[in-house]
Amino acid sequence: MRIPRSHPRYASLMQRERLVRAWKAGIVVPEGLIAHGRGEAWDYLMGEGTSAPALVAERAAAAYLLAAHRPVISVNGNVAALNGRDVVRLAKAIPARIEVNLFHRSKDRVRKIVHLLESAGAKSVLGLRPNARIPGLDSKRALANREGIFGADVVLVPLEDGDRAEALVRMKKTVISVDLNPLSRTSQRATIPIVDELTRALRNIEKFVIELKSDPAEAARVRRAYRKDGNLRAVYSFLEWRIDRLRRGAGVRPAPRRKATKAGR
Ligand code: PTJ
Repeated sequence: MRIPRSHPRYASLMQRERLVRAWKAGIVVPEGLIAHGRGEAWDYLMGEGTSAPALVAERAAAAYLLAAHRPVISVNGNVAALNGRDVVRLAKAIPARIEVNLFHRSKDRVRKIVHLLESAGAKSVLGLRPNARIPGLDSKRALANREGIFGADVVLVPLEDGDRAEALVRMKKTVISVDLNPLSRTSQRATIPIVDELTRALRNIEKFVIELKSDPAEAARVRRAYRKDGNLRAVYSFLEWRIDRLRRGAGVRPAPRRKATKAGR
């Protein structure tokens, strides 16, 4: 389907279209379309912009990724379809390895996603030949690679399921999640939950990685200052503020867009 550029919700419709095409191509599973709809509902509520607490978490995520000895980005069907290029750019900026890890795993899907990422410029993407299992997980998500997620100290897990986030935390890894639902088990279990839309989150983290790379003292300060519980409380306060605005008849206009700048500290 051709979406007219003049449509007021062009960007959102394009995202859906990209996911549907990726589903037809065997990259996204039907469950991924449901997951996207849930994310969209939360994004509406949040005003479709990055909140101040999300920016703080994104900056902390960048600081932790930079300090990691073995940082890894985990990619599933939705992430590959929506943000394959952004993942590759972020992995290069850190630098980090990329591993395809699927909940609804099939060899064919892994192969297609690896191919998509490599076409976007990624080198030696892991996932096709897992050689380890994440303890305490019965799903196919447990299949991992020693050079990737299994051996990582910091893992970025966008659009995750709570079980694996929990299992990775049990393995003493720093788990950075991206999930618009602040109540999901993933957001609750991750070490650094980022409550933001995937595209915005990946681009903000990349900007912060570039900024903090040249300022290791500031990166260390950001790591020391970050508090998960306080940050999640700030997300709930932000939601309260949004709902209060709606209650007072301020309309559904998006919250003002915030740039990924130092103001997000
Ligand atoms: O490709 P696979 O087989 O690994 O499967 C991927 C999905 C996404 C289907 C799988 O991981 C899954 O079932 O995830 P869940 O448990 O549905 O959780 C997805 C979470 O991501 C939900 O809490 C959504 O609100 C959230 N979400 C969806 N789209 C976005 C999002 N968060 C941020 N940005 C989005 N674009």
